[in-house]
Amino acid sequence: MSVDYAAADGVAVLTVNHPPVNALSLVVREGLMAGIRKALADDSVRAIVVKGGGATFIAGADISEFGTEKSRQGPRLQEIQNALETSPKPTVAAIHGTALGGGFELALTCHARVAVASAKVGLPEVKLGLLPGAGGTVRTPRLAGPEVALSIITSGEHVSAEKALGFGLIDAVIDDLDKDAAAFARKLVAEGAPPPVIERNDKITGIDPAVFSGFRSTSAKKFRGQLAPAKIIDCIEAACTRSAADALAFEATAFQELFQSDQRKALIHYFFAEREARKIPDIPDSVKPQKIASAAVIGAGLMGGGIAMVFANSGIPVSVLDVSEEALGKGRGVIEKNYATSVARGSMTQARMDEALARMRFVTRYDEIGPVDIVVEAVFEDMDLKKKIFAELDRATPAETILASNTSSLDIDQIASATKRPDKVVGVHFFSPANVMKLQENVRGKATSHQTLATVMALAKPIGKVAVLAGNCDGFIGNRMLQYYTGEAEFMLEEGATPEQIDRVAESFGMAMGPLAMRDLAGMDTSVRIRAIRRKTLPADERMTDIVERLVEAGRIGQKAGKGYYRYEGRTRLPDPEALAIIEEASRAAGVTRRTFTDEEVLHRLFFPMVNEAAKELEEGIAIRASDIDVVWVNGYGFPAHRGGPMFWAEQVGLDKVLATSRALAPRRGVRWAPAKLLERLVAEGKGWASVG
Ligand code: 3H9
Repeated sequence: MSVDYAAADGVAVLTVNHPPVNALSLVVREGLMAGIRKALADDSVRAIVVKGGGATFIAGADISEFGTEKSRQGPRLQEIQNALETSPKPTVAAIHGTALGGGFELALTCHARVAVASAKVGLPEVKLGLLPGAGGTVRTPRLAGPEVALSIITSGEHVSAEKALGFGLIDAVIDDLDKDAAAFARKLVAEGAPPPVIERNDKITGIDPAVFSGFRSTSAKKFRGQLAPAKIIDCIEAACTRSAADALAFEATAFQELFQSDQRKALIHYFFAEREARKIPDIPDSVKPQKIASAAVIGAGLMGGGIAMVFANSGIPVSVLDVSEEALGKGRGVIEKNYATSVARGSMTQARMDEALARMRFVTRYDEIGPVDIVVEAVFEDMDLKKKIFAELDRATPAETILASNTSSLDIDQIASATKRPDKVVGVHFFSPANVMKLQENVRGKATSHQTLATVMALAKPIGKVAVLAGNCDGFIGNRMLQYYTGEAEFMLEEGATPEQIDRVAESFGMAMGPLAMRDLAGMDTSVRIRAIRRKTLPADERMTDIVERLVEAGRIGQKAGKGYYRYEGRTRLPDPEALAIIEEASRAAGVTRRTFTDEEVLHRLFFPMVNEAAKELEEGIAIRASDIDVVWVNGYGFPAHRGGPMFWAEQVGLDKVLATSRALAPRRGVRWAPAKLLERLVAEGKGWASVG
């Protein structure tokens, strides 16, 4: 049974047992309705408790049932809510784990909510391109006020029991889920239950309308291009200005509109993509990950320091090694400054900062690392240096220690060859700044064992990262594609587009930052060195523009110099005719006649060549599935999740268009830009990525 029924001492307890997360699937809705009816019909029952079995309360509607026949069958969630809300016998939601989305909305229709201290509640529908469609936008402001409702529903954050109590979203924090919830229900029987939320507060009065206009303007940039947050604000405003019944009707219409949107489809694709990415088809379930309870990081630079913070923040003690006390001191200073900024911003407490720092040790000798479970090397990209380090690590750490490299492009097999344990060598590529960016691109060498892979894949969750497995090639999944994205941005500049147009198109599409503004931020002085090396190994049929070199020569190295592709006033970027003149000169020197671009062409040329390259990665098995590539780009490169990732988006736009662009560009760019065989096949057969593999 997906909902167990038990009655004792006048309290009926309905326990949802529907692993993994007790989602409100058809069987659960049927079970809940049957349980409520049974309890209402039983005269010996005086109160009803709803709880989750296993690890959690109810995680919301069953997303996998969306749009299916099952979602239309059986009692609707709203009917169950109505039964709970109008029950003459007090109803109590007893929460542990998480009460999310429709699960929390169900709890909001009980007469009271109690939760254990470790529980979390939330309305995360926004992350699926939706809004709470079962009264969440109507009942939350009635309990917690519009400010809290706006904040938690537009962010989808999981709110701790303590905070939820403070907001008035729950009524008590309890110790024992079963005993205390039943006792609470009996208390309601004895004292009389409060009326349901919407009855208590049919219409909210006295709210300053400026709350909504203010929130709209302060959050406009954050929610740029996203449909759901705007609709959520509208719903909460309606909830605060209309009767509950009207507000529920308003919410229902808005929910349906979002449900039909492409963004909802894209975000649900993305939700499952992130979970699918954890599954590695050839690793049997019998392979268990090694425990990671201690770590070391080699290199106290920006990357190494960030990775050390990731471990320390998640409670894993970490040794940081660098060659000199001076380098260590500098690294430590940067780490402390980063933490201090978080404390000043209020995103971290001083106590947590102190705890994290106390988990870090700074050492200069390999023998001081000790018997750690994993080492992540994060020094600069020099194969000889990395090999030396891995040989040292092989000598200085126990045989079972996993040796990982944070390299963003070098050959893992070559690195592994410096050790006697290539099965324990793996790429674990974090993105800068490592303590902020969520992607963890793990790279499989030819000798990497199943257990090593299972371990680094499992490591991601406790350290707050999203893992994807990539094969070993130059640039792995993400950076291999990036070359085409930034490369094409440059070619478009040379052919007549302006930096403003290219960045505007990328940003209005939803990229966190346009490719050229990103370069200005990173600083182009370092890229000139890397580009000089790349030029030497460039295939004979390819060329690179020299715009970056010309800008750097003119002192325009980026934001830190106040000028690059743009000129800067503080952090504000402004178009600069001087930069444009340099770009125009580069076009002339290359013999290219400048022309205008439509925004659509800019968009397609930015993303189609990299999608073509991604198709080659799929062909070669570098990426296991197209959706893994989406996860890489959303978490590592700021690709908008509400577009589903580059592969999902490209398929929506039409793979034939991707193919046409590759065909048109290849003769000018070189054979590496030629259409992927896989892309040609899919277009010829009228199929999508899902048919691959
Ligand atoms: C909603 O409620 C709409 C209403 O407002 C209106 C209705 C009228 N459905 O994440 P995990 C699967 S919208 C189906 O790895 P964790 C997931 O795919 C919903 N399946 O575990 C995975 O499957 P597999 C609002 C779901 O411990 C497995 O469960 N609710 C659902 O890291 C384990 O998931 C949400 O948006 C679902 N709702 O995290 C909550 N949820 O093993 C979405 C999970 O085959 N869920 N699965 O790969 C979550 O945020 C996390 O899953 C949760 C657990 C925090 C619950």
